[in-house]
Amino acid sequence: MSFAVEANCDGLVGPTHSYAGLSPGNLASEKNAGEASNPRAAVLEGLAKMRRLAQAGVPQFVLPPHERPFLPFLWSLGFEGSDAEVLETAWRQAPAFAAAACSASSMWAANAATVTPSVDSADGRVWLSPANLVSNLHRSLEPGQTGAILRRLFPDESYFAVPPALAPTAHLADEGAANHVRLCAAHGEPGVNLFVYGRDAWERWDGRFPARQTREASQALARRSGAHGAVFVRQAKAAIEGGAFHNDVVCVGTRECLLYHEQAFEDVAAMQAAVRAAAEGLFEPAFVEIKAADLPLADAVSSYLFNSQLLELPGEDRLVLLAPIETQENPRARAAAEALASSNGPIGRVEYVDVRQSMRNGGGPACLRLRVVLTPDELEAANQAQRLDAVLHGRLEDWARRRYRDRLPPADLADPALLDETRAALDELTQILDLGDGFYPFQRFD
Ligand code: SUG
Repeated sequence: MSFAVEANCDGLVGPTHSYAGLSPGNLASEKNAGEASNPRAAVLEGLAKMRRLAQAGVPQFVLPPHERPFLPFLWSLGFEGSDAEVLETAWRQAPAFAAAACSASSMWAANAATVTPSVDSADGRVWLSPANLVSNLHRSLEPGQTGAILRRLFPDESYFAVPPALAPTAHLADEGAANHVRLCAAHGEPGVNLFVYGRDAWERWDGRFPARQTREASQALARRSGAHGAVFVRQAKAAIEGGAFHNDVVCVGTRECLLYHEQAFEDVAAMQAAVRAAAEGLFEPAFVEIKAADLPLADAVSSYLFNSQLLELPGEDRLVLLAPIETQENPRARAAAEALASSNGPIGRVEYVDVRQSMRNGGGPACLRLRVVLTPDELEAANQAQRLDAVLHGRLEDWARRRYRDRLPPADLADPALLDETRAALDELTQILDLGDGFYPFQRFD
């Protein structure tokens, strides 16, 4: 039996974290639009979550934030002059584009890429396909820097493949690992790769909210990495209408266990049959369904119970559900979570984590991390300067306390001083994480 671990790569929250209301269909983002954020609290919450997992023995990596405000995007729209002039005119003439150029949305690393571990891929390499994120303007700016970031963390091409994102068209709309679940007997064993899509490429979509993943995008991702045991399942339209803008708002899985809401899939029986067929001879899937009668979809979405991290931790014989504190605060969600742990099922206990700043933009614990199954050699081939331990955690905490604002109303995104502050912060981070010279675009233009 081959051995592998599931590492977590979390997106470090950037200094422009804000509530600009940029994501229609993401109810938290819509509700909190216009509020002042606290970028410093946000990055510290994320770091505390990373430290918790590192202490529990899970390999934990840090993904640097993207460069924001992203002036190359504003230049491409014809804004010219000094950096301050570009920002000023963009905010005056095209505020929606300016806001997109400032978004810290790369923190939600579950949307960075879709991962196929080496045991499942056709060429024996780990495949990390950056998502094109075309459904939202601000997120469509991410794939270029995401590719560079993943190549820096996983530089050795004999182990890792980081292809370009799928073509940036609505037909191939792709939101990465948020719409993909891998099940297996053990991380190092061949798995079942469950791809969940919201619509077909040529379908006339008449939903109130966008369906952000097409079947054709999921199929292309599976085809190019050669993902073993690929299964394609349609997300319920009712789930999207209810605010599940990604499948990971209503479903999470690891090892043999798939935990999901009754209303997550268009056809639950077909999903189960397809997963069972793909798992045949490998493992017996454990389906754990939470009924709408126990937890209405609206509570599932507001509490983000399913956006928990489902973890296999060293020394524990059952899985641990790392849920957002909002789950604990919602009586029905808390009861549902605790019922899971007190049954004889695959989940042994629930733990809660405070990532409120991210949650207010619709990003729970599972959104903040990209899972990458790695063999010991692959783990060693990753950039070790990005691996979180107590020392790196301390350095990053100190950096964040010095470099981040503790209050940022969306209007302050237009402040030219913020551009200088973020560049100084990212310059220092480049050293801390050993990202190399000229890693960020602004470092190459100076
Ligand atoms: O794409 N929010 C993100 C949240 C992503 C959560 N990810 C997962 N479920 N995996 C989104 O909707 C809001 C930004 C703003 O409104 O300023 C935002 O982009």
